[in-house]
Amino acid sequence: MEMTLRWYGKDLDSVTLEQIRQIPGVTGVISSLHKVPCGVAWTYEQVKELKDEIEAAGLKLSGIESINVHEDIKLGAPTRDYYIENYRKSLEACGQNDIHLVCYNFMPIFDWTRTDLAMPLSDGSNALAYDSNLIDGIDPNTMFERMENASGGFILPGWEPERKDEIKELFEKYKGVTADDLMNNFKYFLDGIMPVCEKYQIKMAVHPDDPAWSVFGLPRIVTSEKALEKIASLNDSIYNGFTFCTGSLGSNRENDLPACIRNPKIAPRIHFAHLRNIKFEAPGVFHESSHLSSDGSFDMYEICKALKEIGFDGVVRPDHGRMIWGEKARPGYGLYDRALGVAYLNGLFEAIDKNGGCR
Ligand code: CS2
Ligand code: MN
Repeated sequence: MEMTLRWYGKDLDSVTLEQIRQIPGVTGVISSLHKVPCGVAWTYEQVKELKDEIEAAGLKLSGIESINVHEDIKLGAPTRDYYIENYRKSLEACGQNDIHLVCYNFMPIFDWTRTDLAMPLSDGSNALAYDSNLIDGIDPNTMFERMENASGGFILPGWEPERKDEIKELFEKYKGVTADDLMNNFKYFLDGIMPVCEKYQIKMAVHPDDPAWSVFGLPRIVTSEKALEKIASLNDSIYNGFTFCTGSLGSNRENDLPACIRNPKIAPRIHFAHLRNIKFEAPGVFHESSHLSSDGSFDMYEICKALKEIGFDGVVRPDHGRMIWGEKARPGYGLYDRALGVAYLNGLFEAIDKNGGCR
């Protein structure tokens, strides 16, 4: 298992590689070319520059999160072949740099959605929160402004300011696009990129939708155990796989996370694990918590044990953390609480291993 931390790059992150290097057990980072617009092909040199910078700090570039999928691909627009070709080029640039893991998502228009980026918790920390009562019925433009105002100057993935103008137009384009259409377009995309993944042994790890249900009336398809089974069947290649993000998939309380990990149709395709905890107040109403089982609603021990049981040996990272100790950072991506998460998760994994490894 390779323990990593997400890093946005030196101009876009308050956390430094030097700090990450000092977290016990962290050997790599997950990063991306955040400045390259979605749909533009990455080059070998750009990836190499990122990789060199990370390696110079004594860490590995363990994977990419994300290479974003252009909306025309998700919409099945006539221009999709052009964007798929560019995606293949980006993958090639990764493969030629010896990078073998790419996390991405297939959510229409928006990446993860939250209604509060700094909800105060009783211990004086704050965390990201979601209240479906505030989303249901809200205009996405209002939501966009709310996210922008609350982001503390950091740009949130999927909510980039330049996207604001497209949003209205995109909503028009998605009118009439069903979940089945989206699934078909997903298959077309996978069929287009899998030959490159096979060639360079790049594990594609689709991230679950967050939250794991439809928002703003848009179709969403990476939401449940059944959905993951379906996606696995879209393309047989083992490189067609998943990011097992507990906080995202678990946002839908019907998803039994350890059972989902152990599902034989899913298990071999788990290429990347995002481990975090959330605390439910009611169905559809939750806030993110520390990683500790007793702080949230998930049994992190059972989740880690299930991963060990299926022989998961891939890349793992703590996901969002709370903002603690007065830190000012990108919402969800401060140093302190994620480092505490690493320490805790490493403790769980070590204890599981020493208790017989579960295999
Ligand atoms: C992230 C996602 O914050 C998160 O939960 O894991 O934003 C993730 O990076 C994307 O959905 C992957 O494309
Ligand atoms: Mn995640």
